[in-house]
Formats: sequence, C-alpha cells, structure tokens
Amino acid sequence: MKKKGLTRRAMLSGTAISVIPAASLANSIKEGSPSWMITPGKTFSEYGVPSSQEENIKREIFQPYEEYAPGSGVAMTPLEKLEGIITPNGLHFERSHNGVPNINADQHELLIHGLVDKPLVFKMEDLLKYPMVTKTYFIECGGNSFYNSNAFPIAIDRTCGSIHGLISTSEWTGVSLKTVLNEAGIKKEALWLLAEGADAAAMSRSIPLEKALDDTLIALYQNGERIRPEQGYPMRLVVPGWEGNISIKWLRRIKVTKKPTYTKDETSKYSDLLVSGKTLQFTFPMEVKSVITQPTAGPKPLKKGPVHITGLAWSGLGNIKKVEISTDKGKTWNVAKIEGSNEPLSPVRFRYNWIWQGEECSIESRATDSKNNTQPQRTVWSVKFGLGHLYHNNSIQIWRITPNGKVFNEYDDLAQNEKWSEK
Ligand SMILES: Nc1nc2c(c(=O)[nH]1)N[C@H]1C(S)=C(S)[C@@H](COP(=O)(O)O)O[C@H]1N2
Ligand SMILES: [Mo]
Repeated sequence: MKKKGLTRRAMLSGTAISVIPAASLANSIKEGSPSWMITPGKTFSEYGVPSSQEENIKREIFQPYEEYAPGSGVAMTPLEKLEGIITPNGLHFERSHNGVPNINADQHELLIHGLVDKPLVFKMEDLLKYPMVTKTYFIECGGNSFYNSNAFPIAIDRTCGSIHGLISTSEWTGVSLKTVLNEAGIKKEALWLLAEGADAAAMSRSIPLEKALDDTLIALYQNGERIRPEQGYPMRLVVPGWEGNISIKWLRRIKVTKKPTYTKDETSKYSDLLVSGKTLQFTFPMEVKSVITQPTAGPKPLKKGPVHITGLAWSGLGNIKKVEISTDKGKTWNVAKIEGSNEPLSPVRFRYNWIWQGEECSIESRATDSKNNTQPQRTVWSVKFGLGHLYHNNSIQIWRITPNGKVFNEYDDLAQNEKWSEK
C-alpha cells in the first residue's frame, strides 16, 4: 500500500511554504522601515494580554436560557485557534449552572464533615500550609460534543471549538483531597462523599471514596496563577479523567457518607438514557477521544498542496497509545506522530503531514488508549442511547472537504440521519 503521508523530501521538493524575497524587511534597516523597527517600543505592563491583533481568539458563549437564567450555559474553548495541549487561562472553557459567584477568598471556608473522626473547617490560608502537588489534567464536560450527539441527528456546520470546545487542559496545583480527608480521619464505614459548591446552583455530586483518595485534587492554582473565578476561585475539585461536572468549583463542603447522596445533578442530569428506556447512572470516566483541530470547518478554504493535520487526543482511563488518521473516508488509517510526555489523564497533540490534491474527501482521527479502548464511529456510539441523549459522546469526528476547499462537519451514516429526520 502506498503511504499517503508527506515525507520530508516531498515537503522540501514540493511547494515551498515560504521564500525570502530580495527586498525582505530583514535586509536593511533604513528610513521607511516599519515604525516598530526604528522607534522605541511600548514600555512595561503589570499584567500582559495577547496582541490586539489576536482579539478574535475568544470563547464562544452559549446561554440557552438567557432571559431567565443567564448564568446557565457554556463558554467554549476555540480549539481550532490554539496549539500545544495547555489552554490559556482566559480561554479555559466555562460551564456554570448559575453564574460565577464573586467569592471573598478570605471569608471562604471548606467544611469537611459526615463520617469523620473530627469535622474540620479549612480557610484558604490553612490549605496553603499543606504539601502541594502539580499535575496536568484535562477537564471535559460530560456534555461535550453535544452538537454531534443524538440531540442533533443531522450534522450541523459548526467550527471545531463550537462542537468540541468543552475540553480544556491546565497544569493544576493544589492539595490532594486525601491529605485533607486524612486530617479529619475517615470512619471505617465510609464509602462515598458528597462535594458541594458555594455558587447559587449549589452544584453537588457524590464521589466514590476510592477516587477521592486516589488522584483527586483541591486545586488552588491553574497554570501557575491562582485559579480564575470562572474555574472555581478560590478552590475547586479536579477529579481527573471523570466527567467535568464532578469537579466541583467554588468548593465549600465535603460530607463523607456511606452511600451516594443522589443529588439533583446526578439524577435529573448527568445520567445516560439508553434506547431500552433504562438510564445509566454514575458513568464517571470520559472515554478515549480525539479531534482534528486543524484543518477544520471555518471561513478559510483549504488550499491544495501540503496540509499539516493536527489535533488533540485524550482518555479519562489512561494515556494515549496511538492516534490514526484517515483521509479516505475511513478505508485506510495511518499512524500520526504523538508529541509530549503523554501522561495519564492529560491530552497529547498529534501531527500528520498530508498532501491534498484537491479531491472531494474527508479527514478523521481515531485514538486508542493505554487500556486498548478505541474511539467508536458515531453510528456505533449513538445506537446505544435514546433520541436526545448527549452525554459522553466520544465518537469520531469527520471533517468533509469539498473540491473547493470548504471543510464541513459530517456524520458517518447518512442513512441514519435520514431515518431520524423523519421522526
Ligand atoms: N459549583 C459548581 N461546580 C461546577 C459547575 C457548576 O455550575 N457549579 N459546573 C460543572 C460542570 S458541568 C463542568 S463541565 C465543570 C466545568 O469546569 P470549568 O468551568 O472550569 O471549565 O465544572 C463543574 N463544576
Ligand atoms: Mo459539564
């Protein structure tokens, strides 16, 4: 089989990506050179912001109940405009059920109670005295990719970020939840805990004690600075690899319990309706997934010639074993290069060089994790769930490319789309 990837030789002998013209800016500095080369630059700033030319790199806001509950909704990370694996703090996705509370960090308290030897209250200054850990983890909302879920039986034309932008990654620093629980002393019969936020949604979830004692963090810092108000200032849980909802922001209370509490947020929501009419509950891990972030749907048409395909892959069950790319509607798959340290519960960036000859085609990525789970096709994923179901969609994203270079969101089974559209 002929390899479709672009070799270094082909890259060098093919279309040159950039050439240096004789009258380049670099050749000489003289009168008439751009002002930034011949006049002193702006002085210092206390807190930097991106270049004004990058102003259009923003989160996309979606407030479905804008009139009566404007604080319920999402702001999605513009994945197609970012590189690497870390999300800049100002672009970390936001999912809030009742707005961002304006918490006074000095007054904020974290209560640990329930099945403990001695209930404790921690102020911020108390937590800062404990040993800290730093870990790079993604947070993905259980409802990520809802535009490609069973709630949308026909593929709609949206950008990568506005379909998949409910995943972001930070380097989180904080105190292990285990440290704090051990300080209070866990009673023998304890098996679960309840975590609750200080926001007006009082978001609360039950967490198995095993996960709480394993890798769950009380995060205080995000990418080196105190976590942003949108991310849970002054403290939040990061329950790595599990559906984002359980990573309670603005954490105010942990109650150690024997059984799950069955809160509103884990009964009426964040449960998975099957076709049988039964519902799955406590489906915590976000399963293996990947998405091509470039090239992707957007205003700029794709140009013929060398194309650098790149994207993100992650798994809530381990790390990434491989990412494969297909450029021929899934007939053949080629292994992409994976970058970075590939830590568990942290994404990798994948890269694959390709030459687009201008044919009608589609590009898609398929990730496999260290537990040998592979991303399903959308049809395989969707048939398990009822119409309207949207959580835990880890199916393969297909980008269709038309001969004029327009890139579209596409589903793998058009017949299935039609079947649903009749309903
Ligand atoms: N207290 C509280 N915690 C919360 C939420 C909330 O509305 N209130 N939203 C949850 C949901 S659904 C998700 S996906 C993540 C999102 O975290 P982020 O906004 O920092 O991206 O926080 C979770 N924790
Ligand atoms: Mo979420």
